Amino acid sequence: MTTSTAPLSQDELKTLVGQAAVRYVTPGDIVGVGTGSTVNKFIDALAPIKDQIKGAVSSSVASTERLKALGITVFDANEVESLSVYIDGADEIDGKGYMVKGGGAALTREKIVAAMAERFVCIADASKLVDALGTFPLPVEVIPMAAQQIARRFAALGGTATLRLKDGQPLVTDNGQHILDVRGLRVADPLAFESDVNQWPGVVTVGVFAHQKASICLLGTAEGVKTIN
Ligand code: ABF
Repeated sequence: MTTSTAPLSQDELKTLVGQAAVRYVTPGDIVGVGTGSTVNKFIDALAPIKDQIKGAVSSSVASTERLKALGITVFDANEVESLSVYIDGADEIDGKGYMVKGGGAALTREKIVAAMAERFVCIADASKLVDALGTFPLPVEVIPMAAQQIARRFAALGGTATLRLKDGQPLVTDNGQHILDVRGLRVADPLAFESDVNQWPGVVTVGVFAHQKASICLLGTAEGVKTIN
């Protein structure tokens, strides 16, 4: 008799990769920790080994609160020179490790902490793997007074930028800024696109992670965790 097992849910896939990421943590490490529901699975997986690590550098208030609630020390980024590993999710990732991030509105601090790490391990369920970036609305953190000017520049590229709202008001990030979500773009050259948009006055962070791409991606699939690097 064959027993067919139901396909794993997205949440179960996130748990798989969150747990798999623990193997990239070295005893004594200060771990770079991203933001989002997949990263939350990783944070929860750190709990049993929290006494084996020195602590974490966090990319958001939300991750900091979750880490502290588990008794994991959270260091200010300025207290740490470098990290061996940064673990974070993504909204999209392509075959080269280029990502779209920022669905969780934490892209600025994520990019800051990613830049401190020797290795960026992206953890994602299979739905995040794409051939080309741009289907997910591109998050861009902006200085509020520049939002419409930047929206016009995206319109000139064929994109439609909308201000991200929370409870009917502009969402305010951990850094006190606003987020534009840009639809209709196809990011053919992520490195050039990230460099170009970063130069626009008023842009704090563009949610293309090409200069800080993932070194390794742990992808949660129906067949288990696939490692892409
Ligand atoms: C975070 O991971 C964000 O950059 C990105 O939006 C998010 C993906 O969230 P989730 O893991 O909940 O799908 O780092």
